[in-house]
Amino acid sequence: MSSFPDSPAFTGFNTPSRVEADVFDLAVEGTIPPEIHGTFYRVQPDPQFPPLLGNDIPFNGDGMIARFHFENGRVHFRQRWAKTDKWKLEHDAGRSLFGAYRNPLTDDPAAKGTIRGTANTNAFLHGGRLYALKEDSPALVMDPDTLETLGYTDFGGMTGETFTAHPKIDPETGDMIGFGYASKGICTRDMTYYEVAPDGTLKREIWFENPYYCMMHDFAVTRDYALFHVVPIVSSWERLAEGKPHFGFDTTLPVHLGVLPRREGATAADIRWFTTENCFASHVMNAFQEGDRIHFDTPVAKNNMFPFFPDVHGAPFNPMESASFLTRWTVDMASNSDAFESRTRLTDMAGEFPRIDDRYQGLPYRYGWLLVIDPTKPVELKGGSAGGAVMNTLGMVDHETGTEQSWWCGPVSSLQEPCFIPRGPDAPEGDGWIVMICNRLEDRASDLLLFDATDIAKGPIASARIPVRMRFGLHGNWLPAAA
Ligand code: V55
Ligand code: FE
Repeated sequence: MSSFPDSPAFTGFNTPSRVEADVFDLAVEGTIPPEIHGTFYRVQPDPQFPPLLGNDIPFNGDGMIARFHFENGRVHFRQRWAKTDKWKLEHDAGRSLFGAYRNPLTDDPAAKGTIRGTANTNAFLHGGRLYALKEDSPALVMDPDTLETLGYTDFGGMTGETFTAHPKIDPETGDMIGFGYASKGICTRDMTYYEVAPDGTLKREIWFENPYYCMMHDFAVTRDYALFHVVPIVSSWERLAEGKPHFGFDTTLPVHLGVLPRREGATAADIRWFTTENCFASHVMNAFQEGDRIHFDTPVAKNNMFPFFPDVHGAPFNPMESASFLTRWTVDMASNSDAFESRTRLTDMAGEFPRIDDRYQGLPYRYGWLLVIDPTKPVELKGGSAGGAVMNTLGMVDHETGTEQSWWCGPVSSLQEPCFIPRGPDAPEGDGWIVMICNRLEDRASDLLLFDATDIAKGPIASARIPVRMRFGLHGNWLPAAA
């Protein structure tokens, strides 16, 4: 019989769920606008079996995909495992065979030769396919209706080993733009840039090298450039041999922004590297061009945001310095300098999980949403916590007016990443709704909240009770029924 560790990552609200379910017509408070027709997909790490090594970090659980289908003012729920090669091998064995996060040296010998991916980071839609993504592996294809797993794809010719969990859709071509890192294996500096057509086939692949090996979790794409922020969340085979966590943060290394031209025939030789002082950044809200300038909007913290990937020089985790603030990095392609032109804080709300109206991907844009930690608000949890700082607020920034809005979810709840739903294909930017999961930490329950996207301060217009507890989740996306 399986028994999970008695540790914060596996108890309380974080108790593994492992529930595959179909629930027709969730109970709703408020009114779901009947025009909303489409499906919200999201993923949570959810370990199938107790960890091989006795404990584990939240990023190593198996991908569990949830699908919320909206139609005629109702919402229907379906949840299934992303049945990776790892999941199947372990399912047949009835136990864990893979060890620590991105450390194959800790695996059971029976795991050798099987792709280690957990498909636990993003549920992404392109060309009628649902991709369950993990940055250490190829993309896993699933059926967007049944959530049946169809298997890994190399897009008919990708030669790198990995595909990012954060691809973008080019609004002009409809192509999926992605990249891979550790493309020749763990700890290699090799990177690959990919363009995938809506039919799922690879149109383009460019190989290049990073200044140093690090977690390349997200990137940005504008009309003419792909932008890679190199932040020193580093690793090495020595670390893995010593049994340390795969990644650690190095406060002594600089940060780089690589600018790869997307024009026909561009190669590694065309990349331009800009450099700036050490800081921490992970997700990108958006990036866009303005003449020769490129603006890159990302939440930036002074120091490490991942307590489970500790400082490589032994410094203790610093919660104050882990607070991130949406910041605009600007580089000037007309300048001869490799320095950033500016680094400008855009809001004093501390937050992460930035999102936009995705139709404005890579373009000048007005609205952004993010999860905010409001430290002035009370957290009143009896019996256990969500662990770490609580994302207790939904924030919205309006770059045009310089104003912002927020909505606090109360002292016994926390929030998961927001996702924008456009009112229709031709609706103006920001005209639509925000959908997000709210963790009812004390009830160990989850609600699906719906907001008017540019009027979040008034609170949710509808709230659906999900009869299955959703664990700490990562990313999700909206698929309009018309697509
Ligand atoms: C993140 C999440 C991951 C991962 C690397 O920043 C980075 C989030 C859920 O897995 O493997
Ligand atoms: Fe992410």
